[in-house]
Amino acid sequence: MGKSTMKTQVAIIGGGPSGLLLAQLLHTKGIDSIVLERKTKDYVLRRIRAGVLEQGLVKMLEEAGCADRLHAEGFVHDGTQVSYGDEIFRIDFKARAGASVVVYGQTEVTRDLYAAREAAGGRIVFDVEDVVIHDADGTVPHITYRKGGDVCRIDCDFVAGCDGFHGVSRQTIPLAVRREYEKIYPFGWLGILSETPPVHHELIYATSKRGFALCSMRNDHLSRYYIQCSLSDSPGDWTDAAFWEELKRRIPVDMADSLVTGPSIEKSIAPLRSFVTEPMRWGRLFLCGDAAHIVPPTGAKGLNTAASDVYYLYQGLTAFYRDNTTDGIDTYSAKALGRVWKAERFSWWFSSLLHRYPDQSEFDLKMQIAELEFLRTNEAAQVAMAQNYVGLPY
Ligand code: RFL
Ligand code: PHB
Repeated sequence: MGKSTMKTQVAIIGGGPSGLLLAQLLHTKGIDSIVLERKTKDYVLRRIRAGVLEQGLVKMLEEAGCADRLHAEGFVHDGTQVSYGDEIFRIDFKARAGASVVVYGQTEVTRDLYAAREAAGGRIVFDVEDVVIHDADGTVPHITYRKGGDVCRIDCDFVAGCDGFHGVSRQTIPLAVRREYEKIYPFGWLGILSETPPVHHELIYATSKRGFALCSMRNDHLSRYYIQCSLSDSPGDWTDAAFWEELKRRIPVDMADSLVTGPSIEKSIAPLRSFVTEPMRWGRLFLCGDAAHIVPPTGAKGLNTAASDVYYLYQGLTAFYRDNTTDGIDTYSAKALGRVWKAERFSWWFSSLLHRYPDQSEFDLKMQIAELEFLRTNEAAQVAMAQNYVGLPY
């Protein structure tokens, strides 16, 4: 069994989009980092997740030098469709909020970030086990982990906890300091990926008597569809035929008639959760992305909120190394949480509007319809929705 010690300025735990983006942005300012990832690169790149990028994230990917393929292959969406029963209307992001979003898969963002890290000679250690953060509340933190049979140590100035909801970083903050807020939704999303053309050139957020559905896409030949499902369902319970049948019953009839179906190439179920931990900083440890907060996917905010955390931390660390000021890192938690809670509110609101809840009364259903009618016909309501969907400023 060997032992090794490395040294860096910022130790980053987690090689998902938050950790990689932070590493690459810090590199542009000459700040050194090491990324520790529990899984293999192939495993990380097999996860199918987000599809909608706000302008803020696009700008950061540009700054990181990782936006060429996104600009070549991503699709700019100036609006989205919302349907209930056979009623369908459009929210025009350009007209209502003066901005657009880009449809480009998180898998591709992550692939581009790995390529950039590799080209820059960035250090990423895969397959790490038993990561422990030591002395985060002191002035000289260090990390230990195991890799194969070796015990390894990293000495660093700061630790970025980018290790997702199930990571170790958040758990390192003592319970006496940490406060957690959570809402579990009584349903999940069953998602499939299929090599078929999308049913519409824009996303359709659909609600119906049978529950929520979302028609999304990755490109002209690759579609991503979701339906609200029971938490007790497993993907194996759903044949492709049953999935398509159920999706068709939840979208307007003319969309259902033109839907092209085919075999699924991925099928998975995600539970829906709202979660925030406060504070997002403890001493020299900073939490970013899903390590600190989770949103239900309905508002497409998870990856985008991770990106705004990375932005605030990147600004703070850059100011620390360049100008020798701690102002940016001292205000990190408050700034990040300010934006996080607004994304939580939007995701919770949009989820509540579009899903069927097991204990919903007839009155509750009327409220949902009234709110959908208001959104369909009221410009101010559309402005609020569009501003949140394209992303609040940071
Ligand atoms: P990730 O992606 O979970 O990455 C964390 C990484 O840390 C590693 N890790 C560890 N590494 C070392 N040591 C440990 N002890 C470790 N523990 C964990 C993990 O292996 C992993 O590689 O978190 P990150 O980087 O903060 O990124 C967050 C996003 O992945 C997430 O918010 C989004 O995917 C959420 N999301 C969406 N976000 C959007 O902005 N727009 C969308 O359209 C959108 N759609 C979605 C989504 C999430 C979904 N699921 C599956 C929950 C759709 C779905 C279905
Ligand atoms: C996706 O394409 O995976 C996607 C798009 C929008 C959402 C959630 C997921 O709100």
